[in-house]
Amino acid sequence: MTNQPVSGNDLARFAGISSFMRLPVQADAAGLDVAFVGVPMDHGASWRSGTRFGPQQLRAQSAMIRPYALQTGAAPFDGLQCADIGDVAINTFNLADSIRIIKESFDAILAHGAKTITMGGDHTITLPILRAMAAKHGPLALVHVDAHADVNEEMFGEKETHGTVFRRAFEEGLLIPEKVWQIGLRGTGYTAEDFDEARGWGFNLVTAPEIWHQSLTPLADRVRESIGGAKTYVSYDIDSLDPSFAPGTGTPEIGGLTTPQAMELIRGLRGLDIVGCDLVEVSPPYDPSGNTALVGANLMFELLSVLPGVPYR
Ligand SMILES: [Mn+2]
Repeated sequence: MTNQPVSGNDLARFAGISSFMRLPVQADAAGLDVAFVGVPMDHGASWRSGTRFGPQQLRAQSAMIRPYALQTGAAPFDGLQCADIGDVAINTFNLADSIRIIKESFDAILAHGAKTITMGGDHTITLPILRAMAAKHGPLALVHVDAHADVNEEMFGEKETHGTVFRRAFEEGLLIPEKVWQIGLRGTGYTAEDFDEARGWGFNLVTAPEIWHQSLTPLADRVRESIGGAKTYVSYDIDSLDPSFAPGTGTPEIGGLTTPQAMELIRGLRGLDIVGCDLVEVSPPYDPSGNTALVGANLMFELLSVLPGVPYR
């Protein structure tokens, strides 16, 4: 019998130890197919901070999610052994050291053979995670949903920040460039050519206006076809959504995705060989209603539901 979330009929949803979806908590990833793990940090962020509280709030807002997806039929906990393994012990006084700690922590998780669904934290965390993933699996396909491409050369001279992640990942050979999809890009830029360079590397860029007012199922079909059987990482920045759905984030941009579009996109990734996912940039201090974390927690469930090995009823 695999781990099951505690039912709301056995213990009130507002009671008990706060874990993702009220799953069992364990100290490491031993025996798991999927480890939910938090990386509570915000010192890689350039504008509003607060994502250090993201994992806590994502766990709190996940308490109402039930184990079966009635519309898609996904029954993730019937096929995958899942648990919450707590938070990475980052060094909140040192970004570079935190990046090192995250890489080593993920090396240890992956050594157990578990996949990870990570709760950020600012987007900087994805760089050390990709380093660990690529060390295990080789270069990866990437589905990166975000308002921003996060491909700056540097910020204040710093090479490793939440705005430079995917340039570093490209330079370090962690990605298969022609199997990288950046979806939801928008907003103002520093130059008129901000997106051109990454296209030159082979990245596939889909701006938000290109997909306004439409189903994202056809786009997901294109992404699946392009990636094929390659090992795939999914990095979901909550600021890909319109601020009307997800205001509690560090760098909001208007004109973003809707929650149904986000669900269509993630559901359409079913069939890819996904080895890990993250949900980053939820900033509870800017999320007084909890709605941003509620959206984020539900998108984590959608990500879990498209992992290989999930039975559909
Ligand atoms: Mn981002």
